Amino acid sequence: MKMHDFWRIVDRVIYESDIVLEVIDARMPNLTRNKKVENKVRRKRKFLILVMNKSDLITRKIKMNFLQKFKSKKEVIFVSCKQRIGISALKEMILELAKKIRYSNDIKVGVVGYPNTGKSSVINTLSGRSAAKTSPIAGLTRGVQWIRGENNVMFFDTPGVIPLGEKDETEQALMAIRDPNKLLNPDLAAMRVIQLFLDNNKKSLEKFYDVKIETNDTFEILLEIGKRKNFLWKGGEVDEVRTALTIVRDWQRGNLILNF
Ligand SMILES: Nc1nc2c(ncn2[C@@H]2O[C@H](COP(=O)(O)OP(=O)(O)OP(=O)(O)O)[C@@H](O)[C@H]2O)c(=O)[nH]1
Ligand SMILES: [Mg+2]
Repeated sequence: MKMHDFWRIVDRVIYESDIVLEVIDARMPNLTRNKKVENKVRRKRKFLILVMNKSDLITRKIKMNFLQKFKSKKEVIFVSCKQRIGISALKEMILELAKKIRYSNDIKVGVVGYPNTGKSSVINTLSGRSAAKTSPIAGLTRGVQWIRGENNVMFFDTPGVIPLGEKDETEQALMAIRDPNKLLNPDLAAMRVIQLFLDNNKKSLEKFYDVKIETNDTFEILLEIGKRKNFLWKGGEVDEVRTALTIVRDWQRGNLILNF
């Protein structure tokens, strides 16, 4: 599918909905939020809720830090579709907004977000069915499909997938939408993962790989992890690529979590 088609569906979801949920990966809000889409929603005078998904993978402190920076706490919520955390609170939020929408009995809720953030999971969890289609094209060709939830809330079954646009391979690796084996520079991706832990929760990285981190140099840390794992060449040098691939894979699979 072309970039243009992705945007068409995002626009369609915004156009059709009263309330738009932007699904964000709570581990990397900077990378998985799209301000352009948020502005679009506001311009169309639709309500916007930032759904910080996968919050089972982050600590309370990271949540608090994010909320502190955020002015209007009314439009952001941390959830976990996997552990069903924050789901009823999100439903309440939707119903609160629904009260402000007088012109219609059915409240229409659409979901947008970058690939792999959990859009389908959010639709399925909120609607209580496993009806959300995985392919965005299917929804388009069949026309608009709505899933009926509780309390006159309808969910648009086709999520608006925000095109990757400017995301480079390192960012795509973090977002788990690029196979680590296909990375030109897996070491850069691994260093970005390590940086995330330095910024947020160094301890959980130390614990996971059983290393002591005494530097801010992400490459040094990568080597330390390789040494600990015994990923060495014959001469005793660390196999950087193998180490990097392991780190990226652990991150993508959700083994390596910011929580502990
Ligand atoms: N740990 C954790 N994983 C989650 C959560 N929600 C979704 N996932 C996982 O994230 C991956 C993507 O979930 P989907 O719901 O398919 O995401 P999507 O945004 O619809 O993805 P695309 O359709 O590919 O754009 C899956 O492997 C899910 O199991 C969550 O709350 N916590
Ligand atoms: Mg999906």
